[in-house]
Amino acid sequence: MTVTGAGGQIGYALLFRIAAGDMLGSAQPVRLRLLEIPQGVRGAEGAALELQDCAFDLLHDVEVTDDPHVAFAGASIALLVGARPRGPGMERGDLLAANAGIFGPQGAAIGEVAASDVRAVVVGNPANTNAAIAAASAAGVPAERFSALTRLDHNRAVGQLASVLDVSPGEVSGVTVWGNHSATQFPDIAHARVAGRPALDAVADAVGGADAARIWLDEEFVPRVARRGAEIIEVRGSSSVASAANAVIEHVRDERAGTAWTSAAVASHGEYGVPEGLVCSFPVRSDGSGYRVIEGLDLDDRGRARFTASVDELVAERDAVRAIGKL
Ligand code: NAX
Repeated sequence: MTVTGAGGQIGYALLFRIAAGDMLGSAQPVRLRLLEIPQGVRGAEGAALELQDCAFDLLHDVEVTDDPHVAFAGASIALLVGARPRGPGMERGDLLAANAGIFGPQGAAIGEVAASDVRAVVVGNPANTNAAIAAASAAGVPAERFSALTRLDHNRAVGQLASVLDVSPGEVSGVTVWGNHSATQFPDIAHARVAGRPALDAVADAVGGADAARIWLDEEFVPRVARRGAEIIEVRGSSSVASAANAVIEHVRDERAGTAWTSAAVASHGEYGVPEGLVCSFPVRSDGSGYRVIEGLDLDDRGRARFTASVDELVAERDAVRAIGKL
């Protein structure tokens, strides 16, 4: 398994849980290859020393490198966490271009040297478009093998719903995050169920009727989930780390072990009218062979408008990257 950005914050939270068996189970030994840029190598080496000090039974080997061809050689799982953050004065186009310069070559290296069954999940932002670039650059690897992380957004939505209803998150099912991993995302509970009943009915009971439920959804739930990353930064003084790492663990675990319903950003084949090739968050299921979009759900007019706005943003990102010849 390869982890990029392994010297960063999410990398640090992720590596120990992988090595402890939380992602692949307690019967699956792991070999870790940690990819960093030269300035991040020492941080990754430090994490590797600590991994050794944990003496995890499952961890057979750790190698740190700044060469993508070494890092991805033979990898079956690639966690693409490292990315270029937005610097001072950087426009959105600059950010997209800088990350295209990372995810293009990494995708190409995956195509050249990774295992034939490789699956990659992109965490580094802008995650959806980075995943589309990596997939397009990975010769010989089907686009379905690349996904982008919206499981953190999904889990945030489940957490908010469970909280207002005062139930355990395990009683909530059928939540969907649609669109881009950005503030335009649409967290949707129209098809969710809570302890066997429609979530919308349960919310109406909890907040004082159907009208109050609509207001809660529009004015509290959707904006709070979509802006939760900013809220964490404001309260914690630093971006989401442990919850992001947890979401990566669950994304890969559920894709491999199977799940009836979660959210992930996957390459569109035109589902729900999303242009083909965009890496868009949908409701997905997996039988263990990869995430597939759950089709046939109704979106009401308000939901459709929110989803369309987020897809439009993905189209604009794709067009900006195309304009510089990177997609
Ligand atoms: P950090 O800045 O702590 O770590 C990023 C690491 O990536 C650094 O060590 C850096 O040296 C390394 N890196 C940069 N370019 C690289 C390259 N070309 N190859 C290998 N490594 C490289 O950020 P952290 O908090 O760990 O966040 C990592 C990424 O996750 C960011 O892009 C962040 O925006 C994104 N997030 C995505 C989330 C999602 O749900 N999709 C949620 C959490 C997070 O915000």
